[in-house]
Amino acid sequence: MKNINFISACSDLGVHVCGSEKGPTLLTNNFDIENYIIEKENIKKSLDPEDLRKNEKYINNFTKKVFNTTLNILEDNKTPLLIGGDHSCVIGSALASQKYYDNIGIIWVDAHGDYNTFETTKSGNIHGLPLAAITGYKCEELTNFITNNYINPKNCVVVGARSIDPWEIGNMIDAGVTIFTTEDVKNEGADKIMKKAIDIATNNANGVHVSLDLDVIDPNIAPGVSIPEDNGISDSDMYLIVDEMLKHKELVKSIDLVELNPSLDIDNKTKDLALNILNKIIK
Ligand SMILES: [Mn+2]
Repeated sequence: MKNINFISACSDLGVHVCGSEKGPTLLTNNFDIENYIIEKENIKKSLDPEDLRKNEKYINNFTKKVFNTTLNILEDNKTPLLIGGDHSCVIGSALASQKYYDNIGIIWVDAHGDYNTFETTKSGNIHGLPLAAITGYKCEELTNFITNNYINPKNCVVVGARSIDPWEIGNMIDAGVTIFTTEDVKNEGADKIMKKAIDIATNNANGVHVSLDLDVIDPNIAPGVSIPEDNGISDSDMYLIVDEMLKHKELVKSIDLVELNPSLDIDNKTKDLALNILNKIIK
């Protein structure tokens, strides 16, 4: 894709595991591409298991910065590629793209649904809520700065899910989100599932935001993520998903690649995989 600008979203405030704030620059350092670095505030991160709104205020401050940076990139006729950081970092990038293009869909490639709300979350980790926030489902506290400009959940597709909480799945069904599981990807083929996802996400829409969470991949192949889930998709399936996305690049308006946690990586396996993905995208 031409005219990519990076956003290094250096925050791990959405998860009780530390380290993913170091992922972005580890990746972006390898490229000669315009890179906007956004750091989390220098605060003591809440790790309290009883705290069900962990770091909410600081995540909201971070989201606003990501939103403004992403919007500036779009207004400059460039394509934003946000590199996280935990998945809460992308609330601002997806909603900036929605604001700029008016009506886009979203494809969320992830082991998790990320569709909890403050009512249903058990961990209080806000990286389990961003997709609900982006699609305007009961997380207004996370999007107070941008009312009434959410992505339609009917144009929202999750690809590769295998760990969705019981209450969370109720939220997703209620909202009308489409879910393709890890089993669907393995049985039907990653390229075919991604093609279906693009059709649903762009139905009556002006394009799509694609959010890639590295934890969709099996942790034996990509161990460097904060919340690994066994029995994931293969690296070749992940590349098929990216290739299918790139076949429809005229529809792809903005991209995220998130959740690399260098402190948990083994032999740079996850980092190298992420670099392969980025090299495909920037070609
Ligand atoms: Mn995620």
